[in-house]
Amino acid sequence: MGLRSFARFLKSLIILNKDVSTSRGMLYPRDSETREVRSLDGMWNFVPSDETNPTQGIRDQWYKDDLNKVREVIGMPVPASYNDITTEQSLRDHVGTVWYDRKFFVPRSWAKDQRVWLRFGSVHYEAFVWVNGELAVKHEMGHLPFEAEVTHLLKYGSENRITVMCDNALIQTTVPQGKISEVANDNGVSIVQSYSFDFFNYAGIHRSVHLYTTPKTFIEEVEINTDLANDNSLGYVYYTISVNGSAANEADNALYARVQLYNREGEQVANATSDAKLSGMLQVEKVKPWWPYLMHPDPGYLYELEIELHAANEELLDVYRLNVGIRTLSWTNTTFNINGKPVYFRGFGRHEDADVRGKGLDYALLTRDFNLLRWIGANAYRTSHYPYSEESMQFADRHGIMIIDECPSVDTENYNQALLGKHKSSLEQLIHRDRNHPSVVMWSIANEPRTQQMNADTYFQFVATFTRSLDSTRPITAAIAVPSSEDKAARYLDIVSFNRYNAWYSNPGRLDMITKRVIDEATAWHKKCNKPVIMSEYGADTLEGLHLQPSYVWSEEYQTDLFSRHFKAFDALRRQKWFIGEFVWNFADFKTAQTYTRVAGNKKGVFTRARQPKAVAHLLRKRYFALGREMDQCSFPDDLFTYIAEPSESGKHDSTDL
Ligand code: GCB
Repeated sequence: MGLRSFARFLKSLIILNKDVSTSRGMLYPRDSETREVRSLDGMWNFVPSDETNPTQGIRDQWYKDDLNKVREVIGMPVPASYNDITTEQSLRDHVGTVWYDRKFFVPRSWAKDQRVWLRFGSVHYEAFVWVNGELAVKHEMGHLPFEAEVTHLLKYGSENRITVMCDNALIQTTVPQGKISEVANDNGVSIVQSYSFDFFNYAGIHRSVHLYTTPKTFIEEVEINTDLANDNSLGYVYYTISVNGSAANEADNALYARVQLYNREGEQVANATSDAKLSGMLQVEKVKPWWPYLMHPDPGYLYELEIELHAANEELLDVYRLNVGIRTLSWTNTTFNINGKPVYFRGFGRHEDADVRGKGLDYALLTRDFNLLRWIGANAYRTSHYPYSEESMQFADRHGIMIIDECPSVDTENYNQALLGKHKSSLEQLIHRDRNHPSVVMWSIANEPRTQQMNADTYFQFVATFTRSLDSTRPITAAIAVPSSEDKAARYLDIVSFNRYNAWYSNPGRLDMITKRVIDEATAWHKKCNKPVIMSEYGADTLEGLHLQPSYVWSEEYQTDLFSRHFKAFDALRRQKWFIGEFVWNFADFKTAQTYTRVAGNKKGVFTRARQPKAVAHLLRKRYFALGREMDQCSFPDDLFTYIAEPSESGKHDSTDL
């Protein structure tokens, strides 16, 4: 790129920096005295488009009538990815648009004095939604919610139809990026989706669909910030409320909010009346701060904030409740602190992934996963490589699991203006959705971006500045795999995370080439950036049940030995103080695109895809609890150590040796 075109590139980035549309509303749907919520989850009708004619349904207006009148439909569960529900390869690998529809009733009572909203937890990747044949909303970006008011589109006291068109195509200006090509096959040509990221491009209506009502004038946004004082015995909850509705616009009708905070026992611990701008502060005596799991005997403490919106004449307009955790975050060039106490992350990279349902929300799986996280003594995970469900964020709040919240930018390359706009939009939507969760302690602005490339410097400067402008209370990171000597982006981060597969992708089988390399690479990052450093990925593919002694790649023994060599490096690094966390890749085995390097998917899980432990899980559990005890004096679970033999006086060997 010449100097002039570089200047042009820079100018266009500056212009685009102002160009990101801002999310509105989308509070998690909860019922209350003034709101009703109805789920549209269940069985929907489904039909894929022809891959060679993805826009036919739009041209032929399939949304104007029941889908079963235009094509033969099949049943499709919502929420779920559609890919693995049938036995057809053509649907598993389908590229382009698919259609869903279903009918539902809206009660007559909903016609009176209120508004009705239609909300999707996520549709991957792009969605068009019609209600009774009229376009209700369009949205681009997987893994993030969107909604629209549908009051005017509904038939009250009668049957309605909702139609969704979902497009899974990823190109160079989507987040994440992909490529679509036509390739010759035995019968002609086929459309092929390719992508460099290492997880299956599951698609469909991945999370719940809700209809909910609000009053005409209602609480549209709530923003919470918290603080602690006096040795953490006094808590502050700062709130800002935004209202949508005509009453808010009448000059003589100054609205106000009455705000009350309840503890876990349901006792009121603070209350306040807002100022005219609908903001204010609650002061909590003898506060119970939000602490991560194992950092305190009572982790994940949540209060309930009740917000009542009133008109000037005292009339109660709307009520909304949400959970609040009171905690502070701070960071330096060597530490990351929660409530003033340094944190060491013991975590995982994960995926939303399971047999049959793909990336579809599943409460049973979510509950099992959090039980496993607690069992193994982890205190954190990164939402690699996209935002996880809102329900999972609520679980993390309640269990005290710290979240590094990642936007859907993976393997970012070929930097261009359109991509930058969407990348920033993904962060805007993510931060808008997750800013009130105490569990969210860091934003990850990308995974393995190609930060050695031309323009990576300017691009990531813009992304980081934009992210900070939306939330300055949390640090920014990115998981980088480029060597520190070639990277151009880490200087814009607050915390440097790096991914590296020693003795796997580099020097496979060489367990003796791990410890020093990890120490050297982490040290190089700290020297270069003078920031805290995390190892955000390390691991080895491991086939459950494969045992080979001496350890050999793909065996359970190899995964165990490889982890142990990393632990040694981490302990040496911890002594240096600026090394603040270790994240295994991956929590569980997961599905990927088909390649000869993957056996039915990526097998780097500590747990199998069915969420059962591999041998290494027992080792990792002992380490994570040992770290918890060393740093935060947590107690050990009764079954952490298996009885082997009476310790002899000379060679005493018990849990205290860890
Ligand atoms: C990585 C990626 C992750 C892959 C992993 C692997 O560096 O961040 O998405 O799954 O390596 O196992 O290759």
